[in-house]
Amino acid sequence: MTYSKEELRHAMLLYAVTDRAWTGEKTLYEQVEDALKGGVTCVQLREKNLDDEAFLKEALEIGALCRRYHVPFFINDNVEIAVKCSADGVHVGQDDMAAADVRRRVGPDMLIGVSAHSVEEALLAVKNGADCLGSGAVFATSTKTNTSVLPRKTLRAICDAVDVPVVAIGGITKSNMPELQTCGADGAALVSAIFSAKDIEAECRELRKIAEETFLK
Ligand code: 3NM
Repeated sequence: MTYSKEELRHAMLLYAVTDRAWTGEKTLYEQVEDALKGGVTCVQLREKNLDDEAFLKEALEIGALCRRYHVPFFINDNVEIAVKCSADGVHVGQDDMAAADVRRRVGPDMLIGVSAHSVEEALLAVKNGADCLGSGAVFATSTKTNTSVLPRKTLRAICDAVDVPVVAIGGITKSNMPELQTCGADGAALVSAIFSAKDIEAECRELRKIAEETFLK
């Protein structure tokens, strides 16, 4: 599946990044399906501790699920798994492979997302072939330890500096999402606010409504 720039911009609206910390009652697959039913517009599979065989099996299953919902599917960090499961995209941080190397590895068609915490990082990522950016942490978060809160004016400057879609990430909840209205981002990426919810589908329905009010108006 290929996505136009406008489709990719729309996909940033409510972007679910997985975390198996809250699996148990339900599998990650079931949780992602609930999120898709609730209206998430993009899914990123983020696995920090799975071996490659288990990661690939899961990526193939969840990738097929996302395709059924016509929602772009990204793999976090692992370029080889992204290629093997024919993901729509791969998302890399600043410490992972540089965007130019990722582009060489994945070819011209796969989407590349890059984490950017400054205008310089954002411009370099786009120059090196990034299709979209993730910027944060916009609020304090305990989900990722090696990040710090990005001043709102830096996020605004990043969004103004690039013409690729930008998704805000980090500590976003239903109650603080509206504060992002004037930052220029195209949407919100969330981990705990989605995957720690008791009823993920209902939670995503509410988050989707707030995301539309925040980013589309
Ligand atoms: N990246 P939650 S913050 C995966 O700042 C990730 O780049 C971040 O989780 C960054 O929605 C983060 O639970 C975790 O706060 C976001």
